[in-house]
Amino acid sequence: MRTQVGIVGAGPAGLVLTHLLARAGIDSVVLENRSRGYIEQRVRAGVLEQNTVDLLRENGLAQRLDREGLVHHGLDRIPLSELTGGRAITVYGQQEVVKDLVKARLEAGGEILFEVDDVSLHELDSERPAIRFRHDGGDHELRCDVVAGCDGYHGISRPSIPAGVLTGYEREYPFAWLGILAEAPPSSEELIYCSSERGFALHSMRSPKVTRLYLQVDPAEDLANWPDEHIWEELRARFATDDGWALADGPLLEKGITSMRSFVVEPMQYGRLYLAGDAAHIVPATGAKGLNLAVADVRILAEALEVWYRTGRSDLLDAYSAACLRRVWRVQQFSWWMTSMLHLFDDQGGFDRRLQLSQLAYVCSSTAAATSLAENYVGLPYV
Ligand code: FAS
Ligand code: PHB
Repeated sequence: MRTQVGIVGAGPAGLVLTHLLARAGIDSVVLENRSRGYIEQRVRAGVLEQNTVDLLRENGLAQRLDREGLVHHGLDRIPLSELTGGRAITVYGQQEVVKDLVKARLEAGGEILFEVDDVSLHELDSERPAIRFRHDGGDHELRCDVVAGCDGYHGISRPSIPAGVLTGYEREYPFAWLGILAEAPPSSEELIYCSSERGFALHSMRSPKVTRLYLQVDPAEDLANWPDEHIWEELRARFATDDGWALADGPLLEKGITSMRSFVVEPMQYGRLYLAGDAAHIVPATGAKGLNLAVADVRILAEALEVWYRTGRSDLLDAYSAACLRRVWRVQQFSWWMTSMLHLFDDQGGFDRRLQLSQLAYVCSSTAAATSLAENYVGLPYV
């Protein structure tokens, strides 16, 4: 098989990239090791930045998003749009974005191979790298000009880069998130980030009938210790207020535990392999940035490839890693800051806790501080 750009992974990064390339008249093939059904029901992100929504809309991929997405102009107590010249976030499930992108790509005649196995990358430092894989019981080789590693943190692309080329930067957090999807009407118009003496909690949603909630738990926590009613008890305890506000509950549709990590590799490129999204960086979900950062990476990569194919100039491709990392570190700092301000740390004493509470009170009362949070949360404009 032969194509121009071989893309490993049909997550937000790989799917947005194949669309942007097609619009520029560049061929690509997406290789995904899961089934279409699996990736279209996998519950993950839920918050889209203004940039991400604008990019999807500009590329004709936002019809259902515009119909069903929930536009939020504020976070509980932070007037996002007022502080950012009208920019907003949109609550729309990642699996809905994936569904829309897969449907649009296949309807346009694009090639996405699902349930591929044993994917391996070869000759990445040559002009004709190859991706070998098994599909439909047969061995295949895809020759391409460039490989885009969009296969997430646990993918094969990053580990395919020889030792010593990459430098990794990492921060593990002493907690995880227990997340639930519940058939319950959201209890608030907007997202609520809650820092309680029992730990962090987050009230989010997916639709007027479905709520998404998260609890800070021990990283080694076993889901079996959290029967549904116990989860609701703990959520009610953390969100408890004295103004009569109550958390609506309902049957759980899904529950899972997600680790909290900050991770970046530099550079995000080796030879003709370009890493994008979670394959190159992970942010703790507190800043709601992972999906949005993946889209920001492939926007830069698509533009660089378009210029390369059209003019032969490789300067944008050579600058790909540096261009992405400027935004990656800004988002890393914001996500670490939100995580540090809102979670309880085992080793923190009274002094640290009062610093957190002072920081929280400050961002909720100072226009300057709230504006800084708001502009990072809705997404700093693309440069
Ligand atoms: P992905 O992991 O989404 O996609 C990689 C794809 O590659 C997958 O489909 C995988 O099956 C495939 N793959 C892996 N190995 C392969 C191989 N060897 N061969 C072929 N295919 C392979 N981000 C936000 O912005 N907002 C949020 O609210 C938010 N909440 C989150 C909540 C949770 C519970 C989790 C886990 C993450 C959350 N994130 C959030 C982050 C998340 O959305 C990721 O950043 C996003 O999925 C990154 O997209 P990709 O880089 O495309 O990677
Ligand atoms: C979600 O809706 O899944 C969500 C929202 C905000 C976050 C993380 C996850 O920070």
